[in-house]
Amino acid sequence: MTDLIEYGFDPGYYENELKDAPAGAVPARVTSVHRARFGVVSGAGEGFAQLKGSAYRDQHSSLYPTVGDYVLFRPSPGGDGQILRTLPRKSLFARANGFGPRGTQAVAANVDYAFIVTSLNRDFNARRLERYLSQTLESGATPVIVLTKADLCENPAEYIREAETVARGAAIHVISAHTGAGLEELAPYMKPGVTLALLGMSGVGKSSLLNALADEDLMRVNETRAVDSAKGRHTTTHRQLLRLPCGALIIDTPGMREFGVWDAEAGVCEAFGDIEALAASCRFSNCRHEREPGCAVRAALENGALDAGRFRSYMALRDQARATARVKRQREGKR
Ligand SMILES: Nc1nc2c(ncn2[C@@H]2O[C@H](COP(=O)(O)OP(=O)(O)OP(=O)(O)O)[C@@H](O)[C@H]2O)c(=O)[nH]1
Ligand SMILES: [Mg+2]
Ligand SMILES: [Zn+2]
Repeated sequence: MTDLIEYGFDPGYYENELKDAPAGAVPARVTSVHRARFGVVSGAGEGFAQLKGSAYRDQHSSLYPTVGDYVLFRPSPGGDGQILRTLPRKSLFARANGFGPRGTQAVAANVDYAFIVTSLNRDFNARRLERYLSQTLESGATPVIVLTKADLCENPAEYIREAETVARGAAIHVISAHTGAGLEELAPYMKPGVTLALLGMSGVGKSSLLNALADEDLMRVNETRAVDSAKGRHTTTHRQLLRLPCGALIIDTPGMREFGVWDAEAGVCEAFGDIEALAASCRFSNCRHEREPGCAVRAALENGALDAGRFRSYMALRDQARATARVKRQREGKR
């Protein structure tokens, strides 16, 4: 018997859903997503499930189960069980999926802490970090910045300083999965029933970190000749939720090449609170901070109070968010 509470389930939070559950249905958590099948864990242990078609046909695609979701599940002896319903999410991390019919892809649900993983080498990019942060703030999870491969880096302080300029209060930790340095700093997050997700570009060392935290090789790691394999090929191909020996749940994700921004306006505002605050004193309420007279943002740029790079990434994010919102509106208008 598996106790789903060990997989982060909070029966109190879902009291009403459980009360109204159809006969034979039990709560389960989605641990992996395959083409038409879902890996699940429930009181009956680990197994597979398929969607109850009639229950999902008319629903918005965002309710399709993703890794980390809690679902109502009907086990079936000796075969795939059935997922009857996705339970409400406490957080949802989604990323842009081009402008296809689905729009976004749900990456991970019910995440408490999102570890935004970046390596301390030439691939370090503060703007990218900023985008991950913005997306995480929007998801409802708490972002934690993890700078990896400390053993390869001679000047971590420089990177930390740069990360601090975009962190917006998120904790920053410097670790090495190879030497174990800094891992003790992550211990406070690694509590039984707490769900963590590893996010970041391919090759930054997410799976290596997972293995180091688990103290065993649960995930395959990219082994290339280069010592500093920032340009490694994708190694992790599936999102996967695992339970660590310490009792924390952890979702490993395949790194991507670029990180889409979808509907991030809310996240943008939070991550760029300082710029939004400045904008509040622009003469025109709809100021685009381009050439308008009485623009407080431009003034701050000119007197050096606002960093030009930070302003550029704010504008880039804002434009992207507006463009995607426009596409979405058009699509909704056509329905
Ligand atoms: N020197 C050093 N190398 C590391 C460290 N962590 C990871 N690496 C190396 O970096 C490469 C990529 O590591 P992975 O853990 O596979 O990276 P990943 O982020 O899981 O990549 P994807 O699964 O493709 O998203 C491997 O060659 C690791 O050995 C570290 O702390 N120090
Ligand atoms: Mg990996
Ligand atoms: Zn302005």
